[in-house]
Amino acid sequence: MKFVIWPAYYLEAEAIVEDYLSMISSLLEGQNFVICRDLDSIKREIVDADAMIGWKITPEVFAQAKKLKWIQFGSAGIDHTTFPELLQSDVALTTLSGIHTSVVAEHVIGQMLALTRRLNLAAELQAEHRYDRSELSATCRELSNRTIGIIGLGKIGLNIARLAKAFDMKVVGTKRTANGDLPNVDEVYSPDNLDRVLSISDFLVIVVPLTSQTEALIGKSEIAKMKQGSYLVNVARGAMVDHEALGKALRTGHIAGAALDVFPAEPLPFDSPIWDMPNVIITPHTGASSPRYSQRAAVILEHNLKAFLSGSRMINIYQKDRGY
Ligand code: OXD
Repeated sequence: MKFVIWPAYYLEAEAIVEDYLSMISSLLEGQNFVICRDLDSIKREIVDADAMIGWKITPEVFAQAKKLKWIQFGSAGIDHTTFPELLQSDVALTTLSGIHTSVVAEHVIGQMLALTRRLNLAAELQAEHRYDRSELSATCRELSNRTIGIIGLGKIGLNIARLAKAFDMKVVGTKRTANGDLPNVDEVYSPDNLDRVLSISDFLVIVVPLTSQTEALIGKSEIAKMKQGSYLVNVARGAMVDHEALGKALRTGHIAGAALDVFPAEPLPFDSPIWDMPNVIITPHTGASSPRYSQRAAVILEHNLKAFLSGSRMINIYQKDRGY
C-alpha cells in the first residue's frame, strides 16, 4: 500500500501542521508513504497511491490518481474540496468531524461573553490607555435568562447547549432529524421551523455543516425575522449568511452584535466594511484552533488506518449524498 500526504491548504498554524505531519509519519511507520510539499510532487506521487491524507484535493490532482481508494481529510467540513468527479467516484472520504466538539463550543461561549461584556471595546480603550466607563458600562449585557438558538444540534451544538445551561440560558435549536428530546435543549425544531428559532433567540449560533440545504440559510428575510437587538455567532461557514444583509442589520442595530469566524470569501478581504464595525468581533477561522488538534486527530486516523489496512469499517465516513 502506498500513502501520500499532501499538506496543502490548511487552516492551522505552521507549527500545528508540522505536529500533524509528524503524528501521521509515526502512525505510518513501516508503511510506504511520501509527504508531498508541492503540486508537482503530489501530481507525480498520487498516480500509484492507494490512499491520501491531507486537507484538500483538487480536480487537477485527483485526475492523476489511478489506484486511489481512500482520502482522510484534516478538517471536520470538506465543503472546500468537493467536486463532481470526487463525489461520483468510489473513493472513500473520511473527515475529522467530532474532534472540535469542545474547542468550538468554548469559542462560541467566549464570543457570546465578549459580545455581551463588550470585551472588544474594552481592548480598544486599553490600547488608548482610556479609563472610560461610560460607553462600556452602558452597553454591557448578560447571558443569563436569555435564549440561545443553535442552528445544528449535532455534537458541537449539544456541547454549546450544555455550556449555555451553566449560564442559565434557555436553549432552543434546530436538528435535521428532530425526533424527541435532546440533553440540555428546551425546544428542538426541525429545519422547517427555523423562523420560530429566529424569532425567539437572543443569540443565534450557526454550527451546521455547509450543504445545498444550508447554503444561504440566513438571508435578508431571515435576518429581518431575528429578534430586535439579538446577536449572531457564526462558526460554521460564511456561505450560510448574507453578509450584505447582516452588515445593514448591524448598522441599524436590529442585530446588536456579531462574532464571525467564517466568511463568504476567506481570507476576509482587506477592504470589507465588516472589519470596521464596532459591534463585530472577527476571528480568522480560528474557532477550532487548538494545540490538541493532532492528538485528537490521531485517534480517528489511527482507527481509520487500521480499518483501511485490514478491510474493516472506517469511522467518520463522509456521506456523499448527504453532503457531510
Ligand atoms: C473544520 C474547520 O475543521 O472549519 O471544518 O475548522
